[in-house]
Amino acid sequence: MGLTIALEGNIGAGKTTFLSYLKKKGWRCVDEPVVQWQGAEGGENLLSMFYADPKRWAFTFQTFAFISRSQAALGTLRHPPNMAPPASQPSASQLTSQATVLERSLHSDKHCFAKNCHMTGLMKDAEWGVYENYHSWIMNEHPELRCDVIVYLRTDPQRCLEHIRKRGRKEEETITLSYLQELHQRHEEWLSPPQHGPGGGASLSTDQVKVLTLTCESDWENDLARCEEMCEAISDFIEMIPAT
Ligand code: TTP
Ligand code: MG
Repeated sequence: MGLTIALEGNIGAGKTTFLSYLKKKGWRCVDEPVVQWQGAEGGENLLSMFYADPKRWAFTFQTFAFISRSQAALGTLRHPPNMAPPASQPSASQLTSQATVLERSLHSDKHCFAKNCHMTGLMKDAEWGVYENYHSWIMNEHPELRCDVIVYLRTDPQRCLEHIRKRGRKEEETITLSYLQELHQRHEEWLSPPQHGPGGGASLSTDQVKVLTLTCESDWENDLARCEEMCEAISDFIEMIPAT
């Protein structure tokens, strides 16, 4: 099986936009099931309920988010398209064609969002305990959901807020800069621990996943050359990972 790569970054960092670019380049990608959270496939709009009354719905939403993500990721990881037989020294292009890129992962569901809900009192200790129990059970039952690599789109929270306002997802109208700063902080603590220093380069997350940080400044979404550069940085990074 190929490498599993999680594309991480704050709300509005541009993960979906970059994923669309990777798809066009032929990478196998798994979308985040956000439409399911919005009730598009039947059921309630839990995303909207969460933002309208976070204290009431944080636990329910966070639980649904990681379960629906697990279902979406397992669907693709279990049915990979036909691949060429591996050579003894796979080339970079083979590595990328065998890789699966996920928009976010079970890792960030917990380390960023659920943890932030617990830290800010939106999830009580008892709810956090139940959440952690379900989460580690799913991770242990499905080790294929653990990622090999995290690509962290490190983006200034103010820029994220501008993206969120521009795309205008109705549910997200109440998102504030301070909420994005909190989430930025959770991503930083998890993916840029002080011993590695902030900014670019490679590090290890608390789950011992290899992390490539891509600092996103300027209007990179409309800059094809920058997208290509980011894509090449990922290919180069995974080429350096020893085969297991
Ligand atoms: P993101 O997963 O950050 O996706 P995005 O589409 O907003 O980011 P990008 O622009 O980079 O593609 O969040 C989707 C929405 O779901 C957002 O409103 C935050 C919310 N959310 C939670 O509240 N808790 C969670 O655990 C997750 C994963 C998302
Ligand atoms: Mg997205």
